[in-house]
Amino acid sequence: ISHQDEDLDLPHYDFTTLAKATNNFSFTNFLGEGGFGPVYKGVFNDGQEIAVKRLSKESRQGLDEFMNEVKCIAQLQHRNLVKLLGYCIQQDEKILIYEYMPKKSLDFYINDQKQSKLLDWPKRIHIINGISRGLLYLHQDSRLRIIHRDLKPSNILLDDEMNPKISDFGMARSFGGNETGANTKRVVGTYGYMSPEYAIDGLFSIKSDVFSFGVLVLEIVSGKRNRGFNHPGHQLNLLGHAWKLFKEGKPLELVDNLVVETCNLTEVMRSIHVGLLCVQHSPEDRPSMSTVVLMLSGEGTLPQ
Ligand code: ACK
Repeated sequence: ISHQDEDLDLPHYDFTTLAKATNNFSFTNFLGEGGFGPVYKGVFNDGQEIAVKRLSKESRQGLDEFMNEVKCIAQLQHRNLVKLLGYCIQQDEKILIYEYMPKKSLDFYINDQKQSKLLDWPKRIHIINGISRGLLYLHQDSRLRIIHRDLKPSNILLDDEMNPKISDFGMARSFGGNETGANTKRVVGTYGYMSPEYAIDGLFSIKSDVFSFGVLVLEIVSGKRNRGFNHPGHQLNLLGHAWKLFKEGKPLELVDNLVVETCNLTEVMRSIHVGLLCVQHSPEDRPSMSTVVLMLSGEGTLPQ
């Protein structure tokens, strides 16, 4: 049975069309494993490139849940969020079709020293600013009020001009009214990016996203990963290392030399400071994304 939802203003694609566009979901078109199933590159007949997320068969998500998610994502319109182009529900298939992002994800750029050099300082600041605006939109828009819950480098995709776009809303939750969070027994997300209250007590809120954003900022600034930072000579993870340098009054050592030579030091300091404020242990101490956006623009005041 083919499914088409009347209230949804989003094109429904036929499974055969998608199979053709992705070369029958072949290995050569495989982009990687996403939060809820494999992702393939596809090309429509008119040449439009797409990314196709096929929900794995074992996925516990039922039809209603999937449709709720599609309805939620279909409303998202922001230059820093990956655009959903359509969906497909046919037989047991549940598929999402997104705009294709040609410059890979941040994962590629902050995986090792060599590739992080591909991001000069203006690009880094552009990426940090873009992610902050996309996240502010998710948290603030009164129709949406969404907590992403899985912000990490592989979920930040880059378009041709290196504009960052947040992707993968498979774990996102919306919250209504004046609520800003909830509690869950099923903790989903990625260690290294999860806030302590979420990882330990299952308590998620807009402030747990702020924590993950802070980790991303420190990773982008340093060109290093939070996870896997424990190589010989570095006993601390990236966050511990960043705090230590900050307390010793030498935060700029966090940034690799090449970048420091070509950048505006005030901007670097500002980003490090914002990153550290966002990864504070207590959620109440972390700024909201509107404060973050102000601080990054140099308009907000930074607490001492
Ligand atoms: O890091 P990547 O190259 O970028 O590998 C992951 C993989 O699929 C699983 O998420 C890539 N990916 C996801 N969505 C898209 C998209 N819209 N355009 C291009 N690549 C994508 C992601």
